Amino acid sequence: MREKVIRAILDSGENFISGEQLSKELGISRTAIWKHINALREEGYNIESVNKKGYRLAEKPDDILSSENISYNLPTEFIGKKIVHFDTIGSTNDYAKEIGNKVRGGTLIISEQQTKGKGRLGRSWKSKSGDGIWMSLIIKPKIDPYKAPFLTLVAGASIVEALSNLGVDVLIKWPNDIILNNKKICGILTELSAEMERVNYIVIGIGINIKTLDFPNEIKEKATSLYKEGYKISRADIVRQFCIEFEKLYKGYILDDDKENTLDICRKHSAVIGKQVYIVKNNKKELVKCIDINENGNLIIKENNGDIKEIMSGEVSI
Ligand code: BT5
Repeated sequence: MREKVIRAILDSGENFISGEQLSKELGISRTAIWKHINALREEGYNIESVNKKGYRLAEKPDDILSSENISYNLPTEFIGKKIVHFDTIGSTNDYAKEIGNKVRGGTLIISEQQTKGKGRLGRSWKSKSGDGIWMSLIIKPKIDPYKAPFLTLVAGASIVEALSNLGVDVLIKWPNDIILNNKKICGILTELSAEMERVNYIVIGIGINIKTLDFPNEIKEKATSLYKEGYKISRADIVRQFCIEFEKLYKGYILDDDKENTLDICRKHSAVIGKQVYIVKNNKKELVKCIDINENGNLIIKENNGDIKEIMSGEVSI
């Protein structure tokens, strides 16, 4: 019912909708309508009420990451059409894995706060309340499991495109970091549930720092947020743009085996191609030159002795 009330108000746009009309359309009492309106106001919706006219949204509720705000008129086929929104949760990736087998592909889990946000290899991801976009996308492609890691690049390229549509130019530090002004603004954690030859589901976890101004000491030097870099952009707009861009690249990859569009974006916006970087693996650190990202999404590097190698996973530090 809460969803129906907010949809009716969104549908009436700049016009007022009276309590009487709402109560008739939705089949509930005017007191019940009034209770819903108050609850929505507490969630952050700025609903104006004028005597004899009724209710309308005083401003676009663009910073609430609820299903109504993001999925409403979202021009995608399935990505982001179902959203589960929490105030707080351990990790959206862990929750996505709990429900992965039961929900439709394209379902997005979003939380205002994570108490156990995760990075790769057991690292932690700082996810304070309201500071960022902490979300996990569940997808169910019919592909062999070995094709799954490329989806991290598809997600990275989609974030680059989404932010670029909103006026922010970012770079990708292969394979899973998004960089703004030389600092990490976003990390991606892809997890897979599969059998030998079949993917059950894939969870793509994305953390984007939006409003954080003070980072904890251990990441102060290397992390940043959109606000910190002077960009005030609505979180809901970013999520919507991400859904649109991801669906395009994802469909291309899954249905037409098109990797080029994703690779093009990853190469053009690479923070590492053409640079000297350290490759860190198994506690060893080696200075190499990054040459390219190949058609499989792997990094091509040149070692000091001139050998050319393909790197499939690992850490790159600039
Ligand atoms: C990542 O791992 O960058 C993947 C982060 C994925 C987070 C999302 S949030 C929604 C979903 N639910 C989850 O539980 N996770 C996903 P990695 O490359 O391993 O980087 C982790 C490292 O980044 C940490 O060890 C810190 O050094 C640093 N870090 C932690 N929190 C950060 C933050 N908020 N911003 C920038 N850097 C951070």
